[in-house]
Amino acid sequence: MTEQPKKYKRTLVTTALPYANGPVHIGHLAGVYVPADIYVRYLRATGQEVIMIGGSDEHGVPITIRARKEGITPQDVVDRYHSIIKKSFQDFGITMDVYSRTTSETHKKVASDFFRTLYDKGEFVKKTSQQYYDPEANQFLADRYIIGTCPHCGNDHAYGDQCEKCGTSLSALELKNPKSAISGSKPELRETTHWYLPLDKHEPWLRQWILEDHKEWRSNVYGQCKSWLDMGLQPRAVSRDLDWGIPVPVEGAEGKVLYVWFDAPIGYISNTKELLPDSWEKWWKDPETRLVHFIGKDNIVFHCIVFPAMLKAHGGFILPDNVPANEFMNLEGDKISTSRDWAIWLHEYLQEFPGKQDVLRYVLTANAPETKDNDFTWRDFQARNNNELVAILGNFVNRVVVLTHKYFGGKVPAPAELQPIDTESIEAFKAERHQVESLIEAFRFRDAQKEAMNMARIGNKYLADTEPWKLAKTDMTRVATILNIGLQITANLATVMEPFLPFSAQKILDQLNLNKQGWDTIGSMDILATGHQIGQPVLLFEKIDDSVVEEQLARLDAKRKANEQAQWQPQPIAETIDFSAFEKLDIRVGLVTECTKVPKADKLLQFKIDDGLGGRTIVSGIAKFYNPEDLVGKRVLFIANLAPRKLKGIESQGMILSAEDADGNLSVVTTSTEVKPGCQVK
Ligand code: B3M
Ligand code: ZN
Repeated sequence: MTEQPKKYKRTLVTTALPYANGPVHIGHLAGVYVPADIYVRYLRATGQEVIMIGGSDEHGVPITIRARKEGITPQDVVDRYHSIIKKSFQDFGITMDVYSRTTSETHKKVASDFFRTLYDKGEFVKKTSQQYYDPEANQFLADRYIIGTCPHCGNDHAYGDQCEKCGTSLSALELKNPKSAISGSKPELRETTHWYLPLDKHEPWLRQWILEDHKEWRSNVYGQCKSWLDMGLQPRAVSRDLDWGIPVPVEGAEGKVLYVWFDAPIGYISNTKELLPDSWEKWWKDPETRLVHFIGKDNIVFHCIVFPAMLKAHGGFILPDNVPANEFMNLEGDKISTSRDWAIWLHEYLQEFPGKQDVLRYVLTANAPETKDNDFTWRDFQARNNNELVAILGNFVNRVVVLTHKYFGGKVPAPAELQPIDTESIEAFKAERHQVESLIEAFRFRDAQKEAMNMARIGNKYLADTEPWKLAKTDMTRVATILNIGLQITANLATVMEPFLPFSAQKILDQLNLNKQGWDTIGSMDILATGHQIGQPVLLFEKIDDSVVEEQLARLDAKRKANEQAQWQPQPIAETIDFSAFEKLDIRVGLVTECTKVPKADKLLQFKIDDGLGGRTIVSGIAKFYNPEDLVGKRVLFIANLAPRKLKGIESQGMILSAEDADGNLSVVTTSTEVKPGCQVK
């Protein structure tokens, strides 16, 4: 059995608490919950003491905004999403020992007491500052909810914390023409007092603890911490002016609640306490407990710097031993986004692919964003299902089970003397075990799964090399040996695959009529006794057709188009002009009498226009949008007094007016009745 480093007796795994203001999608699963589940299932299989803590993060401003938009209470919002999220995790086999919520009574008390302890120990500093207040919504505004003009690039849709156009981080006070994103009103500056955690004071020990004592952390995690530390830590407010959250348990703090990022990580502690009311302390206070936080990269600073500082300031708690944060999973080349509905929602996936949880788990792990952002594509999903799960693992298990029924009535046959091909295959198979273990222990789940899959490959190749179906005519003793080995390997695969593909592992066990085995049995070739009756064959995986993938892609395409349309905004109105400036423009109605493509210019059309004054030629860049003949007979508007200019050698005497839509398509402007060519437009 593999062992953890000696100093640890047990492992406490926490998984980031998702905000209960929307369902969860593949990005959540890939970034946090599948890797954590693989890790925990593995530790359990090796017989180690481990618990996995989860729950919903139910406070924070976004939840209040959602409630306001829908005309319901924040509690309604979190009630709805807490159950959807909880069910999604259960459905995907994420084996949390507890999935609670930060609105639970236990949590309110634990978080409130935690704050009070820090307060009483003098671990906070109190500061008064000016902050924006929305007089219509009657609330102070978080930076994110102030929109205005970026002082750097002039983008008039910059947020109070960042301009997404030029990427500069901002403070709300720097924005020009600030507006509340909640009510649209002009915010006022008001004084407010808050408690701050003086991270600057904690910086020296954090530097030592992270930069010196935890050089083994993933380079993305270590690097992010280093850059925060190198910039110099600042005090962080741990309270907010808001009516949704845990009240600040201090006299004179009416109307103030704990900042959501203060209470959320304490949720790990509260949820442990809810799970184990009598023994939770050993999980959080005994130095022989190893604490591991599974999170996404946007949460690194809170888990590596802020929460450890809180724990240290409180005293008595252990600190995380590792924080294997992942980068992001994109979808078909674009960042997953809830607001643009650019995601694969877990509950929707299950409606469309019932019973295929393991396929998604497999694909997400195969592309796990462990070291850099990665991409989920439906083509890759199909390819990995068809070429790996079906063709390798499914095929191997199915052949072994079917052949055992065919030749031995479903009873495990007795092996005879082994030949070199047998021993070589078994040795190769056994050698993989150590790879899988060390990779899982190093949080390299993508490679670990690859090695586990290699074990199925070895089995598959063994059958292809020995061809028992051919030997059946001549040498049943040999067939018995090969199938015995094939069955033992199948039993092994149920154990090796279980952390990654728990549903399929169970299906393998059912087919073998076998109970779940411990990790220790991997490599053993006598798991199944001779004569043991196995179960009926069941397909583990089925092929996914092109049409299924194409349907998903078409749907995403439609979404992409709809998003582009929705995001389109009219250009700001140009500078004001005098009426006399307008009068200078001579706009006329012209009848198109001829229209042809300009040779060697794919954008240009050449028009003959009846202008009531003998006609003229105009060249216009709208060839991409029209068949020339469709425009003949149309009454168009053109600027008649524009100085002529040459395009591809043709003199254009004026300009035809077109409207441009969100996609840059041009549409010629026509009249609603058949007015005479040459009429003026006023
Ligand atoms: N709810 C942010 C997130 O879902 C936050 C995590 C809390 S973990 C204590 O990304
Ligand atoms: Zn900007």
